[in-house]
Formats: sequence, structure tokens, C-alpha cells
Amino acid sequence: MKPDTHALLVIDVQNDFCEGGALAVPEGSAIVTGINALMDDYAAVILTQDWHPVDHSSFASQHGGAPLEMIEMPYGPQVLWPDHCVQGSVGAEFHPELRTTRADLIIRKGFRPAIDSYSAFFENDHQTPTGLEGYLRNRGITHLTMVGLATDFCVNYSAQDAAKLGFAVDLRRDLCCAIDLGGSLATALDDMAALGVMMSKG
Ligand code: VGL
Ligand code: ZN
Repeated sequence: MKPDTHALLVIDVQNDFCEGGALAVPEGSAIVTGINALMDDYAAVILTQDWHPVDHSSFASQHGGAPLEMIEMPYGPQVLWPDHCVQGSVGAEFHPELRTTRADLIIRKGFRPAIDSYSAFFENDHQTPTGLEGYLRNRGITHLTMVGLATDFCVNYSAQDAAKLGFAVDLRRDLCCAIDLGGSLATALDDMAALGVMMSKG
């Protein structure tokens, strides 16, 4: 059992990121059993849930563009995604085998139509907070173990923001899976390492 200052942060283990989902990450569901087992080591377990309105501006369908094209948003470059994790849809639900009953907090993100939110801490403008930082600090949490989907997007931005905020971050590489768009996984691993994110394989 880890000390009470350590939390497990489970990023976006939702149907749309698993096999058969709208934005499936290869082998996404393979990490669920390991994540469930790891929950027993932590007093604090927090889940994030990508939670988009049906007309979310990160959807290619809103721009007449093709999925995975890049566009310029007021807050910077944005990948256009297939419609995914629409509020209330089956795709937005957690993987059916994820032990959601163990979660102390479920933090939803990406619900503002005009802005995407990869990170569990800030939206993609890197300024609008989700509230997670305050929750963790109020609970006296200083160390975060991160797992989930996808390594190179939501896990990556969450880990980078956590490290910048001064949390000690350990990324369990064996309990994450990547989308890997044009080398995005290698870049993400370099960026996280440069910020002091520790990587472990279990
Ligand atoms: C994610 C792309 C779009 C993720 C969420 O969870 O990594 N990626 N929305
Ligand atoms: Zn999303």
C-alpha cells in the first residue's frame, strides 16, 4: 500500500478509446486488468472522462474536415478527431470492466464546445483549470501514478501539467497505450522525460 500522499490517476479508459470505439487505441482494453489490480495499492483513485458535447469543436465533422487533419484554433493548433466520447453515449462510458466503484473522484473534461481538453488539469489553452489541482492539494496528495489512454495525448498532457505544477509523476508505461500520430509517441516521451516524469514498467 502506498502512503496517503500518493494517488492513482486513470486517464480516459472509455469505450471509444478501446477496440471497436470511435477513436480506438490499439490494444486499449489490454490495460484494464492491470489498472484494476493497481487500484488496491492506492488510498486515492481518480478517473478522468473525456466528455464532449455532440457539436464539439475538436470534431472533424464540425469543420467539414477529415479526421486527423490539423487546424488552427484561437488557442493554437488542434488535431481534428472523429466524433468520440459524446456525453451520454456508450462510447463515453468507461470500459465495462474498469473498477469505477473504487474511484473517489471522476473528473470530466472537454465539455466546453469551443475548446478541447487533453490534460486532466488544464484545457488546451493551458489556462482554464479543471479543478483537479485544488482537489489533490486539499487532500495533501504530492505523488501521482498515471495510467490510461492515450499515452501521447491525454496521458502526456496530464503528466506534463502535473510535473509543471510540482507533483512527482510516475508513468506506468505498461498500463498506457498510444495513438502514435506521426511520431507523437516519441515526442511525448521526450517531453515528459524533460519535465522529470518518471517512467516505469511495473
Ligand atoms: C484523447 C484525443 C481526443 C485522449 C481525447 O484521451 O488521449 N485523445 N480526445
Ligand atoms: Zn476528446
